[in-house]
Amino acid sequence: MRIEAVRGDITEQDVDAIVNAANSSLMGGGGVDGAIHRAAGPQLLEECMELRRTDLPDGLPVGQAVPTAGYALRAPWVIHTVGPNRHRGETDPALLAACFTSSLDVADAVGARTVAFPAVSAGVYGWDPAEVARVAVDAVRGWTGDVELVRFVLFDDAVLAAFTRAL
Ligand code: AR6
Repeated sequence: MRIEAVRGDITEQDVDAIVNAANSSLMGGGGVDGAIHRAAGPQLLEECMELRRTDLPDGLPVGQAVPTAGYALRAPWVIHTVGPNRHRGETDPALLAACFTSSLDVADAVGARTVAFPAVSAGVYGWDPAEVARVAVDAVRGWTGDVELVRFVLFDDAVLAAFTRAL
């Protein structure tokens, strides 16, 4: 598997699946979640609402992942995961690692071969980007399956530098 880190906007990535740093409600929010919902269009929220009505009445647990279509995005799939929130005392790196491995499991299950990740939990959820980078890189390197490319897409130079160091 090839693993790379680039600076950019994840909504513009030409990959099979982009991962969303969502919250348990799946009802959208700020940061990368808001950007993905804006770029995908209103059908994304409709599919998320349907997921809440059916499979996920209590929301998506931290560390798990679920797929939807990408609608107006170039990526045919969006994989929603929920990172641990440091402001709520969620400081276990294993929970953060699970976001990356469960997203790759979902990518594999839908047949996605190229996957873009943001720095899950490194924004509103308060994790140090350097720790996110170490946990993410270790988790992806330790995962086995048919995904061929993982691209970390980082919004600013400091977070890109953290991922470049971790790689
Ligand atoms: N492309 C790539 N990265 C981005 C983009 C983008 N378009 N926009 C922001 N980032 P955050 P979290 C970076 O806060 O910490 C939301 O409200 C950002 O600079 O988006 O997991 C959800 O609904 C940071 O480095 O996610 C949840 O409530 C990284 O993405 C909560 O925030 C993650 O920042 C989740 O918080």
